[in-house]
Amino acid sequence: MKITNVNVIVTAPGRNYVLVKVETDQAGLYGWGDATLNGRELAVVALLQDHLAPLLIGRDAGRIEDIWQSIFRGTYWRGGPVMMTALAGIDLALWDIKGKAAGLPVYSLLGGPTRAAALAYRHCDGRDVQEIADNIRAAQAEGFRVFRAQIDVPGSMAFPDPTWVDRTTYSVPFEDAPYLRAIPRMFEALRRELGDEPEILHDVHERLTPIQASLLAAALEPYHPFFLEDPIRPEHKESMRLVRQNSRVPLAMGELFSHRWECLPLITEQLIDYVRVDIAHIGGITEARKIAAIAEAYHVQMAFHGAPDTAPIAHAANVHVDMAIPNFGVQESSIFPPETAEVFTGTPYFENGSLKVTDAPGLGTDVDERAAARFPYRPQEYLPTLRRADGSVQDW
Ligand code: CS2
Ligand code: MG
Repeated sequence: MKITNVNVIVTAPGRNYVLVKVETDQAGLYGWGDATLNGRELAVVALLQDHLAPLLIGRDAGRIEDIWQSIFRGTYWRGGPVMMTALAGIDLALWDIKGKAAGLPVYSLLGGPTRAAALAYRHCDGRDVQEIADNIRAAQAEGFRVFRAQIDVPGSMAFPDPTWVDRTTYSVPFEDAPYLRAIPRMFEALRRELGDEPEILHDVHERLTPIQASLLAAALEPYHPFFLEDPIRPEHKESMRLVRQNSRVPLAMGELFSHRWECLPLITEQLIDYVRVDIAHIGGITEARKIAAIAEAYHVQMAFHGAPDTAPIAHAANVHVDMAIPNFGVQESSIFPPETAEVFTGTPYFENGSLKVTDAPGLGTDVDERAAARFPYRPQEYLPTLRRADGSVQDW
């Protein structure tokens, strides 16, 4: 089963995606991977086309781990979001091929299902509590039980929708004090409006200092959040010790990480309860299942990142791993615009607030390349930058 071609496709059915198609010498046997890195797509495309694809031609597509090691360590420069996203694109495609060759869904190759479906959470953000509560009720009506609540803080957008961004500066305002006052009030109002049953999580999005995050986590205890995500910046992970010491709110972190070593102190010191790595940014399924295994030993559960800025292929890979691991917590889910379905088929589907994949061999997804060509790359779709009132940069 030799690799004969690695084709990189950029398409934008709603937003930019970088797709990797690995073709083999067996007629009709190919695999699709997702190598999307929001705002840095073309860097990944160049790395794949100019540096990694040539290494793969002639290799045995079935030797997934060996190919993973040869790219992660064999090319000397290792880690980082661009390299690990390119590697993920290749890895997902190879697992797709292996499943197709075996006639089995990937979760079967990973040991078979440990559950009937993957509990999902729905984004129920809003500009005020009423909008959030309405969104939660609507999602409850669809069977969802876990919800993300983000709120717009006057003069300090806590979670700006990219369409709100000033495209000339890409910046939106943020101040910590009004945010720190607004989130406990948001939870208090939501609990008053909706009661105790809804599982509500909040994403701090790396914006607070450790002591601020400690204060926020402690203030939220009466409202029992499902988890508090990314309370602090990811660079100095040991700072999470302060947050952990000052609250009993479940904590989650990981979407900015590039591999298992970045997760280690948070897992081995049990500083978090959920690992939020993104399967498309940590090198794919091969790495995801290793992180899950490390986490399992420390009672830490997986909550793979599943924002709309990775393609449905990565979302399918999420669910295959979710289905196979024992320490699954919750799966972030996204609603894609209708044009996405013109390009991707066989994507995960919702059933009673959970996500499922079919028993189709491989990842189960396919790409209509002619449809993909109808959605050209959209340049300058960058992530917003937050600015403080004094003009200084703030983590988005
Ligand atoms: C967010 C992401 O879903 C989340 O947890 O942190 O939407 C994040 O803002 C984007 O993935 C950044 O590209
Ligand atoms: Mg997040």
